[in-house]
Amino acid sequence: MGTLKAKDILERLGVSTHGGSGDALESVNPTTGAPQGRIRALTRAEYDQRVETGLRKFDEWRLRPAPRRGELVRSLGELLRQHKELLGELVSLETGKIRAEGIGEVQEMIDICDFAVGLSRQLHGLTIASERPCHRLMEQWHPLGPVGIVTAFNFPVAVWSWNAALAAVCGDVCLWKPSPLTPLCSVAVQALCDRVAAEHDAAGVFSLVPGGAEPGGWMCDDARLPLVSFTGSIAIGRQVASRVASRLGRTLLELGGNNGAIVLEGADLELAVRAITFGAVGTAGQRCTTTRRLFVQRGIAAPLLDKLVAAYRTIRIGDPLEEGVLMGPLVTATAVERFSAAVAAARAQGGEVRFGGRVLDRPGNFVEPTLIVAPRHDSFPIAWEETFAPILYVFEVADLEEALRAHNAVPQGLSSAIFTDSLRAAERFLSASGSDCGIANVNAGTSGAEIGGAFGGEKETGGGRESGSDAWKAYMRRQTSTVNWGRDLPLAQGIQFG
Ligand code: UN1
Repeated sequence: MGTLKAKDILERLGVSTHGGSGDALESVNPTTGAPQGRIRALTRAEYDQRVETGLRKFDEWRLRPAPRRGELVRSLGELLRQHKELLGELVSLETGKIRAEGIGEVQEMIDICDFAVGLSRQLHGLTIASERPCHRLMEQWHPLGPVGIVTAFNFPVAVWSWNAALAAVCGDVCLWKPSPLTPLCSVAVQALCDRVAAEHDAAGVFSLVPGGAEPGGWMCDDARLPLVSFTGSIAIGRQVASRVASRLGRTLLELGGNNGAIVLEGADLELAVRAITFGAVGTAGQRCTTTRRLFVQRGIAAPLLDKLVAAYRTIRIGDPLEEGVLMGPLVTATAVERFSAAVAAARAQGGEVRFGGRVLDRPGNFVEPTLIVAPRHDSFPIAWEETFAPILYVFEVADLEEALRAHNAVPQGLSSAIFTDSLRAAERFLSASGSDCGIANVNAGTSGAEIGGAFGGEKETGGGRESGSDAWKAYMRRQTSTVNWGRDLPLAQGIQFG
């Protein structure tokens, strides 16, 4: 398949702009540094209009039976199947992720659509044994209202779909504020949404709110939005949390990770190296699930490092749409500066760069995948923060206890992994005294989760859960109901009144 330009892809997808009349949001190809299209942000008045349209649609949508709502999402999934390659390529053009990962991201959208369609027949409540005669006690789930969805550049389409596919079958309407770095991906998805909405009388269920930080702030303060789902940095997440909380709204936060992998003596090193390399280098280290810290048991530290260096040597860096390339550019020049600053800090703190560490001298935002052998974890503060770049810090540890202590010491708590053939060690890692993360894997890397499980993390990662399992409950309101079908009025707790 030849490479198309962003403009051609938008044309093929039938995109007309969904922007407003505010500031221009420029899409820049991180591989070349060339501008490749633009849309305009919404003004406040245009934002208010989209919220009002959503609210009006909500009145009808919340009463449409959930399996009928699922039909909209099924159509969206089918349309995504048809346009998987095109949309995947557009993701690569805007984010710099390689073709397989761009297409994989669209597959993740298709998967969540399938999941949500099934879910549309399973939004079940509970019937609870009542203590009173002739009474029924139950819980049911109702649609919540318009949901604000704020997404990041690194998964410019999938994270929207985790939220929107579920919210739509739950009976909510969605307002999407995408990253200003990926405006074209968002208008492309919105065009597909518009097409299926027209078939299902669902205009207003999915709408786009393009812009920078400003419309994100409007959403935080907007009492018409009972829920704001935010994916992004811990710093911005903190602001979102407090602004939404101050109006007693709800947030669903998916913030930074600082994910660790532990490799114990006796582990399958070939498998571990493959998983760690994908985890640390995939998406050029720009996943929230990227492997950033590696804890290796002393006896295997030298051979594991040698194997990692050998694997890193084989990684082709370049145009993410070129066959055989495994690592594309970082998203912006600022991201490159952060990479360099982290490498410099690591060196200053006693780290030894074992592989990479340099910015490539070519157009685009290219850096080398980087392995840094670090001194003790507690005297290496750069490893306590998330740098959104392909830097892996490697620590030697005496045993699982030391690894776990260091692993859990950081403020973030998204994803984690252990590589071991010891059942005892694996179970310890998954136990209440093991990994403190929302995701904990055995003999599988920290990134690349399937959509069937709940996705999210603890501590400063924000506590939200999206995607599979019972994450749908975040998009609904719970109602507890007592129905008295008798002729007496027994009171709970046996109270006699009068
Ligand atoms: C993110 O980086 O924000 O588990 C999401 C993964 C992907 C999603 C990452 N399924 O790596």
